[in-house]
Amino acid sequence: MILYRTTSGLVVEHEGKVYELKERSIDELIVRSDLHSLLAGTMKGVTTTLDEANLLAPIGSQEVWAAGVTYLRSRAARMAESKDAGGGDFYDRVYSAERPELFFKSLPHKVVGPNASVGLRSDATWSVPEPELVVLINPECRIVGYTIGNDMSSRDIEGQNPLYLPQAKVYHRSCALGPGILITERALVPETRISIEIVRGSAAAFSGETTLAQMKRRPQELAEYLYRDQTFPFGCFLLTGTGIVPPDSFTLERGDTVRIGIDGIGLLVNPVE
Ligand code: DO4
Ligand code: MG
Repeated sequence: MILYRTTSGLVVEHEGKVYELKERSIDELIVRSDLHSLLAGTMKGVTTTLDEANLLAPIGSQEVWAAGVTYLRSRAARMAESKDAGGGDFYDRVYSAERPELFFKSLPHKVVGPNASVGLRSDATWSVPEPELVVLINPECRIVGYTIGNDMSSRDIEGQNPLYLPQAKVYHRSCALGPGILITERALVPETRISIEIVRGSAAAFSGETTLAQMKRRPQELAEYLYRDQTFPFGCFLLTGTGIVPPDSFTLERGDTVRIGIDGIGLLVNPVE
């Protein structure tokens, strides 16, 4: 079942039908240890329709964090972009270290939802989307759902110096989530595909795909590191890293559209502004 946040409230979609929820916010749901059965129970209730134009980012008061260098492809890209700054070794070491790279990505009110624009930094010359599986973790550190994320990044800024990472990653409209949250008690299968298409004009300027089998770390392992000596009273969203990086010659342009799909979850579409 997929949970959506819309301009008129929360709804759940299951097997082609859409049901209204009486709970008003994701905060009310995420604190429930019986979340799955609570949502399953709504399926006896009032049905409605889902209008794509009314979708909002599926978030309440949750912080948004991100993991990095969790795929070999990301390790290679980071090492290449930072080699002149002597940063290559750091990325190699974090890929194989026990402790993962985790960084703060966004406050909830800055998250961009489906069909809203993602942004480019005005002082960046090399910008890319990062299509990522996102886990929704409850306050007890249990993964209760999955959504799609775009960890928009300024590769030239990060490449100049790894200490510039927050500037490369956290800026106006740099984080998109949605369209909905797959609520499930089961882990996603390794064959789950993540794909991206970047449309420029009427053609694809870049497309690529990977699967969760390529991810070096398990989402639960990332969640446990994130929750060490931290409290998240309303849970947390965690982007789990990118396994797809466009060629070095590619940079996003205003007017492009980013389309990210994950099997079983949906398609997150955002124009670039
Ligand atoms: O180390 C920098 C960030 C990498 C990242 O965001 C990713 O691998 O997805
Ligand atoms: Mg990333």
